[in-house]
Amino acid sequence: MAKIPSNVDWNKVKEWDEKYYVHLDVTKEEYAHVPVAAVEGDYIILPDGTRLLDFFNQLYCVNAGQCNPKIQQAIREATERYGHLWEAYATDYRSKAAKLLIEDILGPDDWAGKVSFVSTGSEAVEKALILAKLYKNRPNIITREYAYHGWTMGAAGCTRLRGIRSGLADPKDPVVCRVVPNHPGSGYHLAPAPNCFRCSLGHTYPECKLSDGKLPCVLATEYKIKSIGPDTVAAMITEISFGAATIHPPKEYIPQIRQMTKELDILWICDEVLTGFGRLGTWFAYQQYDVKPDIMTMAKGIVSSALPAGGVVISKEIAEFLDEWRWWHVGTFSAHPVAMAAVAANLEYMLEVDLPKMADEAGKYFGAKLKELEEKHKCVGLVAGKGMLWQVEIVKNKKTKELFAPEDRHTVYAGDISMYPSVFIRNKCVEKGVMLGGFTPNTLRIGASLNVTKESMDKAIDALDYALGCLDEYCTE
Ligand code: 6DF
Repeated sequence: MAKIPSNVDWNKVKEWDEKYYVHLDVTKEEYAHVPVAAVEGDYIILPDGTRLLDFFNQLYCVNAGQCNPKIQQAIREATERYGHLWEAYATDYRSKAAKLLIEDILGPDDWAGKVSFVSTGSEAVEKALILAKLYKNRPNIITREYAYHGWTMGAAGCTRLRGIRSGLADPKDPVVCRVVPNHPGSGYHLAPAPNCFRCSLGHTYPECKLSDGKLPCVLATEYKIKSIGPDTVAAMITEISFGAATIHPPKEYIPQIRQMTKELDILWICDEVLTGFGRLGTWFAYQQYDVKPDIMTMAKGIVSSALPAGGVVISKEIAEFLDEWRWWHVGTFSAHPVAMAAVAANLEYMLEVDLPKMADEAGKYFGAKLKELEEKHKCVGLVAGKGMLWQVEIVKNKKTKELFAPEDRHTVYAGDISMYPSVFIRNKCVEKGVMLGGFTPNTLRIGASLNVTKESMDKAIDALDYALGCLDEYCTE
């Protein structure tokens, strides 16, 4: 049972937080201080002992559950010996983490060559972009509308979810926002997202498929690359399921994109920062299809967020290429010994309990419950997902798919956003002790730890049922 320290002056915590820390997503006037005294499993615990059930799983990143005993013990032991070493030095923890990943977990798929560790997902994407451009010696990258790949300059070039690009939003004027000057940088090109519920090409799936079965969004991507010149394109980067933007693609999309990248001789960077390590019920989301990446990025679930860690896996071909060069790159904290101990323990735990299988089983239970809510509530237009990553599209009218917030995924989060359905649902669920919501106005992005209990899933479903019932009152149909 998590212990709440008795020697913390929570009034001081509030005073110093409000005076000295930079807060995100809100103005100073809008800021609401939320102190958390401890975490445990799927719960966060407030200083007064209130326990909130976290169906954001923080940012869909605590796969093994908060304070997983095996991971915590490994961290304690590692701090007896380490300190810090930068990645010029090998440690037993780093070697074990690399071996578990490349041999035990990815070995059967027979594509992975080597891994390079970093501290965050954005760094993993930066490193993947650098390696892709060096390997192909080409400047351009293909990304998609609504993608989220991180906030650092290169990753930000790939991030096209307009509202979460480190911009400044005016709380009073709904259209005023200040984008970071020269974000995104040059060399990034946009392809359509496979968002069948609200297709940006105006199609309806599956009738949209062309005579050869190709999806128009794939054809549009292919033509975009051919217009740029495939010989100038290093790679296309994808999230198999869009994490922040909350889109699960049709089953044909990823195989067709992979086929296209091979035909056009460009690399495929599969960004598994959010979908990796069991989130969708398989070790990695690409394994839901008969495809293999050239480069794969990781973070979040690689360590269940017990400490900062991420990484990039490169194919055998790229690893052999890199072996012939002196790659002059460095990251001070990359492969930090204690973080590597946490990664190795996390991977061992996941292997021992078959955590991806647990996520798959939990997803079957949770998905069925969500489908019941889709039938019951006027405001639910779509439920999609797998494992412990679910999408709920909220509509004002189920027949017309009318939106409560027309700006939808194009929002810059300026002006009054208090009545966004995702905000409304979040506020209603908290009344029932459950944290649940989304990162786009009309969509819920739901996920818990992959070892979540049925009791917790039932509690979350009950809270969501209550919140959706309150929102039904505002539907037009
Ligand atoms: N790639 C993907 N997701 C990601 C992220 C990164 C890279 C953010 C934090 C998110 C997810 C869901 C809702 C809202 O943050 P980071 O630098 O460790 O990783 C960047 C596919 O989803 C981060 C935000």
